[in-house]
Amino acid sequence: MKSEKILVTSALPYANGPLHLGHLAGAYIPADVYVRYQRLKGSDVLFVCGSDEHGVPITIRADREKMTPQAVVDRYHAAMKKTFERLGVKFDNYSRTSLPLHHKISQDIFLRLNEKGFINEQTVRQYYCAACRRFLPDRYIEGECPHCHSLGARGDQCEACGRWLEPEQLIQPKCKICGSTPELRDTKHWYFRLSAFQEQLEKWQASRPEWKSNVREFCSGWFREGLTDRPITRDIDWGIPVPLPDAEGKVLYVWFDAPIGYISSSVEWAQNQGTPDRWRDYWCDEKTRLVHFIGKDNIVFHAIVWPAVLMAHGEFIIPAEIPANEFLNIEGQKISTSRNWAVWADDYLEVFPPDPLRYYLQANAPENKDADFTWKDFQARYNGDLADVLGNLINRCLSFVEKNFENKVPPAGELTDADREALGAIEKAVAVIGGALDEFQVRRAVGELMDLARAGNKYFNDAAPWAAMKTDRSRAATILNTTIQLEAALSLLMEPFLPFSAEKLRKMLNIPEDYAANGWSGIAGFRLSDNHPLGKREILFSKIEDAIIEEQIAKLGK
Ligand code: B3M
Ligand code: ZN
Repeated sequence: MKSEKILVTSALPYANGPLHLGHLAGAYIPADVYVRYQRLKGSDVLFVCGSDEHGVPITIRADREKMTPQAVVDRYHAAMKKTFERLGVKFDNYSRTSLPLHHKISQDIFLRLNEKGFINEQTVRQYYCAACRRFLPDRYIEGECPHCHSLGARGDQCEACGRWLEPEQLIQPKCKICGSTPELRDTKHWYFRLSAFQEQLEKWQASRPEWKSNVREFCSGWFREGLTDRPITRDIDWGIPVPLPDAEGKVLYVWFDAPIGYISSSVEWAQNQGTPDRWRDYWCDEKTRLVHFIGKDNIVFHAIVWPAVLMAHGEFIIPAEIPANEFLNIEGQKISTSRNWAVWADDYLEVFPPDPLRYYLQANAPENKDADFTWKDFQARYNGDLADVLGNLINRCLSFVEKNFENKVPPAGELTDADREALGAIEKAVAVIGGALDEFQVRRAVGELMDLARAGNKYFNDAAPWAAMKTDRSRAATILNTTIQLEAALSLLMEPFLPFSAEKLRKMLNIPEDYAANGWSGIAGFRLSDNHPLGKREILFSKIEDAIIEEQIAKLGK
């Protein structure tokens, strides 16, 4: 089998605050599962991400905390990188967009588009605060919403009614920094000629009928309205300078440079490997499949604007798949960081290991509609699935073997139909889980994994090796052998979903390091030989008590 080349990206999180569960559920955990699976399969994968360090969200945070934007991004970049590592989200490279390397690449791409005639200059009228002596980005203007008339609507959106706004629509606009009334003034900006790409984009999307309906529907809405040229520069002092002589004080719009971060992260990866050109093997090879994992709020940028930029540029591949996830709510309400209605990843990790959260966000992934995280449900799923089913199966079988068979794999005698059926379930699980993951259906895949564990439990109960032990030791040995083969398969199939527990289980079963030598499909035939010595038994998942859950619930909204 020739291995497939896949370039996987997760949306670059803004370095303006720590990571919460909403981030993880959308663009990071599903991507990590997918990548780990592809690696087991033997695909040639490059998985990149990095911090998005420009844009107004950063400067607002800096103003509020009386820090420089650089200090803000330094802090959160380091924090997020660490959080991803602790969660087992294993990027090949986690970069950041304030790097000179990224500035240079972004400016080069801007210049190339400009030379090719895909960038226009336009003069527009924009709010200017005379007191602050600056043009105000949309989010720096507040006023009354023209639709629902609530106060404090932002120049880009009213949080109360959810509608998107233009700053000129606000009633009684005010500068968010100093409170004075801004005035409209002329300013020059550079526009990307998105309108020139409508036909090409529509053709391209028509050729991808397998895309998720959220992405397809979103795009057809945009196509129906007709694509218009988009400003790609801003009047702020934090960002990448526009590389033209008459562009003083102008920077590239954050959504222009952020996706370029996927390229610069790949370049940085190649440099760190000592093979500075290797990024081209991915970005400049038609055979590479480019896969962008994102949340639904980023669809327009990844499915329309960014592909058009890539088409305009002409040297790089365009996305093949854009698995966009819906949102995660917390206890029935939308996540709001300002109200602290969020579960912060680092807070979670203070109390629990990473795998239970990974599991919950997979089993309850917001794939086709918004999902809800509740602490009680988290506890119930963990205790019911991981502790009672998976953990229990492993513990019962291995403690029995430890006691009665010197902690070695008992030799298998002749197989009964039930034994064969149990082993057959492995083969089926390998195929079905793989198929689901190939289609980005993490939720279904992890469900199948648990079903295999359930089948194992049922087999073990029905076969009752403890009873066989009293009359027919070799029959008991066969049952235990079969169960251990199932557990070995589970330890390999778990790797994309629950990497920490999978590793622990592989150690308990003393599975050699080259376990993936035969690829994902090879797992179906993976067997531990008779008398294979097992490792030290440990508890894989211990139950979560009510009191701990109550403590977590109490933190919400505080
Ligand atoms: N930072 C927006 C977000 O975090 C943005 C994604 C960039 S991906 C190129 O939702
Ligand atoms: Zn002002």
